[in-house]
Amino acid sequence: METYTMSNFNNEELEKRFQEKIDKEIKIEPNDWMPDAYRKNLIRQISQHAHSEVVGMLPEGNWITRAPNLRRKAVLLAKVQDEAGHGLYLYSACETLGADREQTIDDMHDGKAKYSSIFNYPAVTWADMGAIGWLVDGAAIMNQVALCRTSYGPYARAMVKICKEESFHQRQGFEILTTLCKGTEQQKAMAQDALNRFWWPSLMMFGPSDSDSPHSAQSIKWKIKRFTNDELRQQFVDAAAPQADILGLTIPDANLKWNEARQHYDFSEINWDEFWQVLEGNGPCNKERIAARKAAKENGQWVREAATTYAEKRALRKTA
Ligand code: BYC
Repeated sequence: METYTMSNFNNEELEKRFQEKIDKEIKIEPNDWMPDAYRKNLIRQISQHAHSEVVGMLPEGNWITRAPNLRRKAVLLAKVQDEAGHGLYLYSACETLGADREQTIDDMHDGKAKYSSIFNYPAVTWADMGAIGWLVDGAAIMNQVALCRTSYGPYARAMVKICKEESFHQRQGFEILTTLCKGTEQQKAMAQDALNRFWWPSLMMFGPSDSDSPHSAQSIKWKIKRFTNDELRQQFVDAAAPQADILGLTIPDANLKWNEARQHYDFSEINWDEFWQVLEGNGPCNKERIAARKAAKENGQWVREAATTYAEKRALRKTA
């Protein structure tokens, strides 16, 4: 019987077999053969996803000391810690593809790698903690539930745990807003103001429209993405509109209307100029966010050095 090794096949044959596996819904695992472009695309998306989780800790972290009571503080602290955990699973998933974690982080610090546009907007009131949970985590879930079925095994498995936690995050945000909306007129106005500021940036989280999304077609073929940016954005609007009604808040879009024929909400065109400006580094908080992450890396250098030295000493003791 002839045994097959990778060297028996040329690249074309390997790619054909790879696509067949994807089409049969067989997960791709770290040691499996994969096209270089698949590996690169995954490292790009997963590392940017990891950066988003870590940068995403900043707007909420800023409110931990100002939470209105002990329960709110404990919940917010737990949520922000979850985001750190998500970043760690995702950096680990990236490493299974051969990426160097430090390099991916440096790429973000140098502006070569992106993180989600949403975190370049400031969180200026306590109601923003509600809006971030409800809308930002809500948008993240819409995108990440689909990623639980992504074709790369380690990414898909990381997403399962992340989605469970995001679901708690979304509910805590909605609960903050429910409380504010049932409170005084001033509290309700604060909730409305947070919705006004976070609505459009939340829709931008899903990425450019399909016609301007260079990665989508190939990512869908490789089943990295299961839905296009516009499909997920529509699903999000369809879910959020009735939730805004429950809160008694008004989504800041005069064209938002249920379309019986489409069985979806219609909504206005996004301000794409603003989206691309934020991606280019010109959002309200881009510079502040990168400066905070660079400072965190520098300030944590001694911890990493101490941990490495300790690990080396332990290894030496074992071999002695
Ligand atoms: N912001 O061809 P496209 C969270 C970039 S955090 C910035 O459509 P793709 C949370 C895109 O990267 C969860 N950049 O790309 C944490 C690409 O640039 P490059 C965040 C964006 O990858 C704390 C270019 O535009 N979730 O939950 O096929 C507190 C063209 O786009 C954005 C994820 O990261 C954007 N919004 O699709 C609370 C999900 N959109 O790389 C909550 C994982 C696009 O060519 N990522 N770009 O330089 C994805 O699902 C996909 O990467 C995207 C974009 C749907 C975002």
